[in-house]
Amino acid sequence: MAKEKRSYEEKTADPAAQEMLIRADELGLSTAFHRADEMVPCNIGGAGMCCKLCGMGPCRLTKDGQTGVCGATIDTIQARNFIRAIAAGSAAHSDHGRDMAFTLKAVANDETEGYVIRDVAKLRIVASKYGIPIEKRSPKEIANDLADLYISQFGQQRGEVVLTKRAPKKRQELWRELGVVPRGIDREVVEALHRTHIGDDQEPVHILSHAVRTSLADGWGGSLIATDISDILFGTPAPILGQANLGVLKDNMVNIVVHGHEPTLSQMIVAASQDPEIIEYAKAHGAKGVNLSGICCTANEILMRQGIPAAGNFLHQELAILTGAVEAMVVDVQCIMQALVDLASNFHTKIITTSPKVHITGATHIEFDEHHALTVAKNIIKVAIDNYANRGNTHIPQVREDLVPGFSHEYINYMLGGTYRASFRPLNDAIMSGRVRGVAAIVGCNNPRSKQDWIHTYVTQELLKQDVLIVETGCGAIAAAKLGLLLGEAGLEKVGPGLKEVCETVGIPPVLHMGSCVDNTRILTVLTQIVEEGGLGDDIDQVPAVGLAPEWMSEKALAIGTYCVASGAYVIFGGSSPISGMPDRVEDSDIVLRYISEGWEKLYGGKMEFIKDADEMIRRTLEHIDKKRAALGLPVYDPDKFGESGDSRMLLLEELPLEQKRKAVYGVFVN
Ligand code: NFS
Repeated sequence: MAKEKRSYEEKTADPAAQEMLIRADELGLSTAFHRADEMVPCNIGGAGMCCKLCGMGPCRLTKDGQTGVCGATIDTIQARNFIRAIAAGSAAHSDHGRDMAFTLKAVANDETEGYVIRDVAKLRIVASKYGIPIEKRSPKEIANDLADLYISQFGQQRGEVVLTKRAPKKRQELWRELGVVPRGIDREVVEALHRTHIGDDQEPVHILSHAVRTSLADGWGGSLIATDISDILFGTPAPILGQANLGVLKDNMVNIVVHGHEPTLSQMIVAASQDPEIIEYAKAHGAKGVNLSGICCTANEILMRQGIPAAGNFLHQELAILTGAVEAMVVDVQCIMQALVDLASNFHTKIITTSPKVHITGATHIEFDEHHALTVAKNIIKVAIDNYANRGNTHIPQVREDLVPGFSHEYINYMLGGTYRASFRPLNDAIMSGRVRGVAAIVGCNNPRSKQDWIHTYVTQELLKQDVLIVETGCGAIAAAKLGLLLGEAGLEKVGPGLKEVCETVGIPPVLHMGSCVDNTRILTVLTQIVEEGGLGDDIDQVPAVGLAPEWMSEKALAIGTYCVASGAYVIFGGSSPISGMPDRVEDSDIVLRYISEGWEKLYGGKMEFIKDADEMIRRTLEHIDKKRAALGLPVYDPDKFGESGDSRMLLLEELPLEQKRKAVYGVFVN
């Protein structure tokens, strides 16, 4: 039975997306928004109650006390399904990190075309964290050693993944005590698969403990490797002006949309698109030039480094094709819908796959190879230019918004203190005084089962009013960008008075775009630096901070959520819970659900919860922040205490006569 169709406004909060969904209906074409309405989700599998790990099943456990053919209980099955998702998510992030490490190795040995080491300072800082000698050595020598060390972390069999040493000391000790320090990145993913094969690990809590270890191999392993090397090779992000939404596509230019995750190819396409030879080639084909834009995390990678516009987040991939103005959508890995090829067949758009790992039937495959990166990038662009003449009618929604992304933890450190005294002190002080009530990280995907961007932006705006500083990554960051929330100081009138003062003083927007999803590691680093700065406890679980993934859908999101919990954070997921179990099951008996919340909180100080309602998410976020403030002995948050200093005070003063102005500024003794 098909569900009742939702209106355009119920499907998405984004006016550009609404316009394109109307266009899809006019053309009789389907998108994920349509298919989500037509495909009723399986309530047994969706709740984690289906086991299909062997040929005796699939076993669907719908009644209390029921077991699978092998005797597996609902709790074991839920824990197994959950860890498998975490293993897949960790594998995806970490394999991305591996490719980056191989690229760094190749660059260090002069085996690539077009790449250079852009951030030598970061290379030296990162290398010295592991005792790699840096004095009197060339960047390539250091890079070679760092690449070797990072490559070895994937296949390491014993010991500890070296990147975990970058967590707060107390946290490392806790992980050791609980036996969850990852030994090697690949080893933990393989073991997660082994443990969940028929007839292996059957204790839900024991399985979940390895889920933690697997996720830590991602957050303090593969993902951190990806972020480090991307910065070293392509530059550590700093604020830059960009734009977001489908209105960045241009009618008179060859539009190439890069979509996926790894920056290696997209960065090279950025370089190639500016090559005079390519621009001439485009002009010879009747276009004004080549217009590059991004979707998903590839968009974030080139947006925060080069200011290349983002055409949108996850649910915009099909909408971009529906404009009829895209000559080529170039994809690599992750979050790429198979539906793209079929949809593109209604237009002239070419879907070009580039990764040896990802082929899509019907797509054009031009394989990327870092050793010939620039040549491959130019070839891809030429295929797009050749396709320009085939363009038919176009429909580009004139909706776009400016934004300022690029807040790496290095930049935040710098902007808080300045060149010579880079420090997190002002942020810690602002939290301690109550000017900033706490910090929320709002991250993760779009999901067509919820109204696109709505929960992201609603929660963001409501928390800003409550003086909560927001950091964002991934598709959540693009959602905020499309709504104009990443506009420097422009949105400050909607922000709480204390937070507003801090933003004005430091000169930051109240929502900081910190990058792609692998860059959630930047948030871990920020939290670690807050702890190391002092005054807010000696471990991450004491910091008044919460992580939210309001519209999650990918397995990577579950991996991120788990490593954040294991690092000490309270993590709230929106949408549906993959382990919700039977609807009428007494919550007390739901081992897995309770364990990832209460159980993990006892062990790690962080917990994971699935909450559908946006207002409830906000309530629990604030409750948690206030609980952590109280535990630290900080003053109770008081919204009326601040707001009289900073720009607002100066503006008020502007209206006073000179004498009174002097008095107010210099005190009562001056007249
Ligand atoms: Ni993250 Fe980035 Fe977006 Fe979700 Fe997909 S692009 S890695 S998984 S959909 S936020």
